[in-house]
Amino acid sequence: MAHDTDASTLTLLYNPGCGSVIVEAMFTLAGIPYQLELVDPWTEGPSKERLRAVNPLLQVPTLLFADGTVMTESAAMVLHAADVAPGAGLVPAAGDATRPAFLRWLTYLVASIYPTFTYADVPSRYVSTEAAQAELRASIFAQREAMWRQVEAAAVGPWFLGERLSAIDLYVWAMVRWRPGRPWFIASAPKLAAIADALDADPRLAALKAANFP
Ligand SMILES: N[C@@H](CCC(=O)N[C@@H](CS)C(=O)NCC(=O)O)C(=O)O
Repeated sequence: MAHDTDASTLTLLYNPGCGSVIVEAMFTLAGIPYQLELVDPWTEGPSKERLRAVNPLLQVPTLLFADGTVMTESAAMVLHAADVAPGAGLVPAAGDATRPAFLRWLTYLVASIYPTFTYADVPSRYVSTEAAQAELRASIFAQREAMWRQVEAAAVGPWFLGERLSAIDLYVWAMVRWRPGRPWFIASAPKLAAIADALDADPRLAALKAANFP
């Protein structure tokens, strides 16, 4: 990661192990400099208020541009990175045969799977009784596993889109660590588990891996 502070510097508000690592991996592989600012969405205090001021959803990743522009949503950051560094080849270009699948599954990951964490991680935000919270979690966990099975069925191999690494694989790399957890993926989604294994072995991501998945 870079720590320069020139006018073009991007500042990524992050928390280790969170979706911010997907954006960090994208920037790293694309050679885009950025600086990091640690925030904690779950603990009351100045860093939570700092995050709230720029992203009322209190979510990381949140990206700050030098001109004050705020970008939320990891998929927006991934697509922005591809605009800045198209040569990295992590987002299939318009006209590429894999572009429709890329767009579909990128959106599926952030619009269908990622929200299951929003709703199940802290169910007390949505329903008040312990019984309702347990039911909500169980139901979301089952739905999430069904969605991952659908992603697994769509994976071409060795990378999600086939022979070429894409940003989808960076999502898979991070998300196989989240519930239902890597042993579940190894047993039930082996193509996705293999993608995570392959990226774990990529030396370009070693520092990120150590910092986010100790
Ligand atoms: N749609 C967002 C989801 C981001 C998100 O949910 N991030 C989690 C961490 S991995 C978060 O900040 N959660 C805090 C909370 O829900 O309170 C994206 O793709 O960037």
